[in-house]
Amino acid sequence: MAVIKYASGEIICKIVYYGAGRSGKTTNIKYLYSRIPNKRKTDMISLATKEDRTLFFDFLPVELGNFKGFKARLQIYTVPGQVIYDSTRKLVLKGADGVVFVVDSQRDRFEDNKWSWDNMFENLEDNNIKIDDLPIVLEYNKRDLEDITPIEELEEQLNHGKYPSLSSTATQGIGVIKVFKTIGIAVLKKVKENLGE
Ligand SMILES: Nc1nc2c(ncn2[C@@H]2O[C@H](COP(=O)(O)OP(=O)(O)OP(=O)(O)O)[C@@H](O)[C@H]2O)c(=O)[nH]1
Ligand SMILES: [Mg+2]
Repeated sequence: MAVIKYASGEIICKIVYYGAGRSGKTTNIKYLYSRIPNKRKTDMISLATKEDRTLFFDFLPVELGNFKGFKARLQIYTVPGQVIYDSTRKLVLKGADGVVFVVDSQRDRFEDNKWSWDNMFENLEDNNIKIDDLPIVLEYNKRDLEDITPIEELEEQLNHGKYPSLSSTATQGIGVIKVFKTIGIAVLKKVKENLGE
């Protein structure tokens, strides 16, 4: 649930980019960082290995401006996708108001996506986050590559048509902003409901 600070007039929402190792989570938020105007962002923090794998998380704070008389702030995080970092993933997911699940569309990555998808629901449950109430958006990434699973198959085998889904090629910035807007709007809609409107 978003944090509402009445004293300082702020609403703080947390969006987490989740998904298998190398699916493209960090690439997404690096692209967002490059596109968001300076006055709306502070520095991005990345904790990564020298091979550029996320070690703990990436963090990007964004100011959305006025929302229902509050200053709306989004905190965007990515988790480390590598299987071994499960306790870190759980920690980063804590208090999430919305999740973008980044899928690596390459055929040979299907099982890793599936593992991460199931792992996300386990970690949401362990964090006592109400899944039925949580905005989730699927991002089918790496659509520029050759041997990829068709969208219909991913929809059927992963999403079961349940959550909004979009395609992307994060390295070229294609689809990244649209995904971010989709999750942002869904999260703010929930905040509005919680404010009693
Ligand atoms: N061809 C292609 N490569 C991509 C795309 N998105 C990301 N990549 C590449 O995939 C690799 C991994 O991307 P990252 O963004 O670091 O992946 P991650 O999900 O943050 O990985 P972890 O931090 O290990 O969980 C990098 O070499 C990216 O350049 C895409 O849309 N197309
Ligand atoms: Mg990363």
